[in-house]
Amino acid sequence: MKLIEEIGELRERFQVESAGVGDREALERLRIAYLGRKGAISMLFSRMRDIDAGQRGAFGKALNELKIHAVKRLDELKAELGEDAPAQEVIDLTLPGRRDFIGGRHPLTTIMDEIIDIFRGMGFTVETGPEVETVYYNFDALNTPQWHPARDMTDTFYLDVPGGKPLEWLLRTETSPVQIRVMERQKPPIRIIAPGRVYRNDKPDASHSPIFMQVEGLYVDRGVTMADLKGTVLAFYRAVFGPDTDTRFRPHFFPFTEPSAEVDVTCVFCKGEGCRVCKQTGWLEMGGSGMVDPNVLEGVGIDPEVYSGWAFGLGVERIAMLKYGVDDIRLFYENDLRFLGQFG
Ligand code: 2U9
Repeated sequence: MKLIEEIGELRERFQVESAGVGDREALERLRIAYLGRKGAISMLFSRMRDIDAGQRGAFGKALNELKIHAVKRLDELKAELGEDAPAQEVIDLTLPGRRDFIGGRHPLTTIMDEIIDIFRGMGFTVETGPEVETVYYNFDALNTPQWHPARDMTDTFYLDVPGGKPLEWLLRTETSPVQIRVMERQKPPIRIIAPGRVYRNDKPDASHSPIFMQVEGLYVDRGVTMADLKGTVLAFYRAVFGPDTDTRFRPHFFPFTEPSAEVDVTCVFCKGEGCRVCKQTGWLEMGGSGMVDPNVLEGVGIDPEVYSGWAFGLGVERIAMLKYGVDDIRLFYENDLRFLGQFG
């Protein structure tokens, strides 16, 4: 084939290939293929010296025209594709694969499920209720006096609810309203637990969070005594912290129970010997309990002359902190994956 024909053919090939360029990488490949040091046009230039002197002028002219055409076309394509035209994705098959992050259970969920399982095993059923409550269900129905500090705005989050009266709606400060609602619609025997989030207007620190989890329990029937309460609570803490655990009930006051007691368990760190965590007492404070106040039963239409009941409350974070050795309650709510990842 004559060289002049080769130039014509090369021009046609360039024409076809340049029409198929869709991104900047293809454009660069085209430039190298034709105008690169070993590109098709450059290679034809290198053959100039083999051509008869008579034909060299015409050949050089045609080749120069092709080069100018190619440079112009490549410039046009560059402008069309733009500076930020996406570079074609380069897949490096030698890179190690990326592990999918599938998350894990939150430690409070794990502990909560464990607590619920233990009580289910003892015949309790699980009841839940709203976190936005009324003052009636959160305080009045629980025999909480008007003067009680828990009612203060400094302790409780009150809510502005459209159509609601001021200081009528709040974020529940305990899960007890759940038990009130159950007793309103169901007559004894009642044996339930109420797990869930509660809210208190506390300044966050290592042992306080404005949001935390509780489990409360309620047992109401004929002839229910404090002995049932002590036996149930002891069985529960033994299931959570191990069979060597003991409980201690210290007299206390709660508006909704009478008599009332705080519950301590054998220190999980020193097993009762006395250490820094339990301040050398051998005991850790866990929660509260008591016999349901007759006023509370009466308020929901259960005759306290016929029925009696007990109730208890515990903080889930407190158990999680002791079981997992976590020394700051805020960690459960900060969603730091370096913390949560440890519970897989
Ligand atoms: C009804 C009647 C009585 C629930 C109770 C406690 C004692 C208690 C605390 C534990 C740690 C709250 O999360 S905490 O700070 N709770 O000490 N709770 S008796 O008594 C009830 C509940 C419902 C109808």
